[in-house]
Amino acid sequence: MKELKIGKRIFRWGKRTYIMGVLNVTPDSFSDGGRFLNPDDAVKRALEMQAQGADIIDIGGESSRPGAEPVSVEEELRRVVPVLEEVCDKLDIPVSIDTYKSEVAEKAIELGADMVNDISALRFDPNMVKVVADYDVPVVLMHMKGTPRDMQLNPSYDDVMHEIVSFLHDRKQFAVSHGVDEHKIILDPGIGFGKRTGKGIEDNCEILRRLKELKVLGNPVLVGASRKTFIGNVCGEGEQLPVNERLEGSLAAIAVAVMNGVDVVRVHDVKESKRFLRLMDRVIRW
Ligand code: HH2
Repeated sequence: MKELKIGKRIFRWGKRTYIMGVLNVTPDSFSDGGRFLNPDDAVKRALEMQAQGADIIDIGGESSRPGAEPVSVEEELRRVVPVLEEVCDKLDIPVSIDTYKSEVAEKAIELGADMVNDISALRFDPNMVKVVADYDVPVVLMHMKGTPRDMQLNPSYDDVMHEIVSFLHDRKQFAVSHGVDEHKIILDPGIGFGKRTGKGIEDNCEILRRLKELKVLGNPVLVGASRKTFIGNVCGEGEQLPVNERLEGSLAAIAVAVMNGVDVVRVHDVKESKRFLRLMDRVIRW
């Protein structure tokens, strides 16, 4: 798969690393919760990330942090619709809707969203695959063990990367067999989603180290490591670094991911990641 049109933009896989900027319109996201609940603030932040070099803006209305409670369709729509109504017109870059609910995805697409980012890989809502297939939009399929509520309770793996590759292989087959264009599927190992961290075993580091194994499925790969707990654990060396102290670790995670073939990185710190990637890409992909 050489390229993919998302919205008006063409993404040429392998030419450079693309940036997906995170915009959470929630009161409780682990990093930016509460900051962009006001639609005007959210729109401003989307435009700022575009100016800083984001290639996609990913808008979410429900936190998926460990232990998060699900929100209703109505509440999620109440949060994201006013933002989508404005940003889809104002942005030149594509908009992604971060949801596992088909009603939210459909409404977002009708308002101009260009792709769907489903952390459940089309498992939590049986109608999601139909929405993605019918609207023929690109979709991110992500690996998660359990649900956001219980995923960190006691995850275990024999071989974490084998399990992720086999899971994403099956989810891709499922999507394709229900009419999703296989060229529009992006795969994501789900950093922090039911992965072990902090007790000697660092699944997230192993995933980054072995990311190339995911490339065998032939689809572009997205990684979202930005500011996550394992970065706080590893970089704090015994002490958990607070969320606003995780930039260096987030950039290190990007570096390893780029060395191992990542195509899109999902980040909160767009300006810093863009500068970092200019150099990474200049060295690696020149
Ligand atoms: N991580 C989060 C949310 N959505 N989507 C994909 N494809 N990959 C990820 O790694 C991923 C994701 C969690 O981060 P964030 O959105 O910042 O926090 P929260 O879930 O608390 O809103």
